[in-house]
Amino acid sequence: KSQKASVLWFTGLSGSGKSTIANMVEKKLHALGKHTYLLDGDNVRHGLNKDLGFTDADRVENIRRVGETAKLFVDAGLISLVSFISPFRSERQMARGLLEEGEFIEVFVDTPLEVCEERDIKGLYAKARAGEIKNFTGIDSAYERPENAEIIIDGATTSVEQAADNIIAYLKENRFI
Ligand code: GGZ
Repeated sequence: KSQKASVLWFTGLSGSGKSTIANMVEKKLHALGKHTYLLDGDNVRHGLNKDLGFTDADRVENIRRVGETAKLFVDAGLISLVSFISPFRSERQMARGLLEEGEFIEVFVDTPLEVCEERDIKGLYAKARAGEIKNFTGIDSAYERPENAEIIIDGATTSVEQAADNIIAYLKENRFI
């Protein structure tokens, strides 16, 4: 099985579709016989990072630990997929800096706030607007848009299938798979 270890680092707002796309990419990589690991809120925020919330300082620490963990998976030879809002440029940059040149592939799932809020799959935006959730990204906590993402997905107009295919094509073109 030939693959070059790397990190696909998904960033975007809550409800942007990043985890859905990351899951589809992982499925396609498995179908190609590649070894992967997906880190997201479901398997990290309930375990390793269960001591952390959503203040700026806690998000910084969340992403620092996730970056270090992704590095371990790269050392193990896996293609790791990382799906967190990761709202701050400085921490995304820090995570990039832990890896060798080219190993860090930033995937910006660029879905406008209006669209995420309209979808409101988990009802969290409504709660944030009502003041029931504080420090909600896009409402009363910042999201710093990536300026140099390797891959940009227009989350409002691109299907999950098409987005995943674009990412697989990138990996092939750049000889990761
Ligand atoms: C943003 C929050 C918040 C606040 C709970 N702000 O749509 P979701 O539910 O599944 O994704 C969101 C997830 C964000 O966690 P991350 O670890 O990705 O964030 S960060 O990278 O900024 O550390 C949302 C839920 O947690 N959630 N409260 N205040 N999202």
